[in-house]
Amino acid sequence: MHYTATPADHEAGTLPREVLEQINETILTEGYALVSGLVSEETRELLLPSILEDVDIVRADGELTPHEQHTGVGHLQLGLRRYAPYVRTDLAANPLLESVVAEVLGQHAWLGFYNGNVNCPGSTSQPLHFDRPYSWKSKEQAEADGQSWPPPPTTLSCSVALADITLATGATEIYPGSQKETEVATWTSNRLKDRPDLLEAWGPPGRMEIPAGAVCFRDPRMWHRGVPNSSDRPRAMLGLTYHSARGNHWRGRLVHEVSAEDQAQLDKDSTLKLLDEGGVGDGRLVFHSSAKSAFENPSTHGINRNINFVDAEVNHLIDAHSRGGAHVEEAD
Ligand SMILES: O=C(O)CCC(=O)C(=O)O
Repeated sequence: MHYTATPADHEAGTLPREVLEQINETILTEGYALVSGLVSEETRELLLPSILEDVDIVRADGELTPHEQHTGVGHLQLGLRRYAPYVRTDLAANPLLESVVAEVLGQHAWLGFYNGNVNCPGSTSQPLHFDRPYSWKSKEQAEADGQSWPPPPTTLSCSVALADITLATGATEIYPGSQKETEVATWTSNRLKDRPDLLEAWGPPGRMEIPAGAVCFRDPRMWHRGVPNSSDRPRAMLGLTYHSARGNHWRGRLVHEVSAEDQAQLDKDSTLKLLDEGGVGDGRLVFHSSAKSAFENPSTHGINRNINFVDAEVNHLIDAHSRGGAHVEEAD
């Protein structure tokens, strides 16, 4: 499905109801849906050169990044600048984008990841994988919790194209519909290796081509992989990931067994989330306070932007996978 947002949609601050329902249905069946006309040319022209500059910084030492070592040469998880003027409302607090998130994940869904997937020229193929686990591990568990089987996504990935993402620039390979393969629900690995039967069942694969300014809304359980970029320019695809209000772990996972003490804290304060090491802590993303004005418009779709603004320097290039999504440099 490919819908193009109209001036009337922008005026209304939402996609039309019937379009939202169609997007939700398409994500449930196909695993992804495309909406054009969401991110302005002005924003794209500001962000693209900043990302190319950051790619040069990351590339300067000639070492492979940890993500490349883990997944494939040339595929960067690149932190995005989290300070003015690089944080833009039509990217980070876009009402039309948020209308889709609310439709798919429900009220109080929260932003959990804000990053760039950059595919550099000369890149290799990644192993085929999925990004998120099933939130319910069996039909019985899902049904006891009032969910269908296969269960719906509890995380939505929004992939934003700053320039046209094409076959030549390394559009992601995808297996539409594969998010419905319940066999993986209990897997401890997210990689599809040595299972030609599953690839045969859900193939042949397609490619996630995205026009400039469009957003591909994707169930992150759909199987996919980065593939070679045969052009001479890095392909910048921004990734905003939202989690349903049920996601109680800071990485957006749904943890079913929570101690009474932890639950009492989570109920009292929506900035808190369960941590990897146990217990609860601040689960918000860190942005510099200069970026506040980009979030001035309250979400009319009940989306929690989940941001902790700080005055200290925010270094977006240091481990976007850490809690807070960046590194705060204190003056001392
Ligand atoms: O950038 C892409 O095309 C896909 C990247 C990806 O799936 C990953 O890095 O895990």
